[in-house]
Amino acid sequence: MAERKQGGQDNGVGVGVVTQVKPKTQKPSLYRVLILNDDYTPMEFVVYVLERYFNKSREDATLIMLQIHQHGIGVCGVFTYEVAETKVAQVIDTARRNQHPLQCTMEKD
Ligand code: TYC
Repeated sequence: MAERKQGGQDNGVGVGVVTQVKPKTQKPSLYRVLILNDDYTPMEFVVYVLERYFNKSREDATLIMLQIHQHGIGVCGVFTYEVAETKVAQVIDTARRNQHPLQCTMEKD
């Protein structure tokens, strides 16, 4: 973190109070992308989505898919707002193009 000497002008003795300066950059808010269970989307399609859009290995994708299947909802990843929004749109678009009712949403982390 940056530092500055408080008090403006040198008083001639060379002593000043050093204070911390708060950085002006802010960390972006993060959003969880969630996939929901349904009775119709094939398990293999959900595994494919997790591999294709969330860079999961087949093993991790299968575990996440089963977590969703058993508990109703699961986290696919955490992203900045615009990336999360894009992922949600891509998942819903690919599901609809394949005529699956798969639901995907996002919430603040
Ligand atoms: N419940 C679905 C089935 O039995 C599989 C499934 C898993 C669907 C996860 C959606 O997000 C989902 N075919």
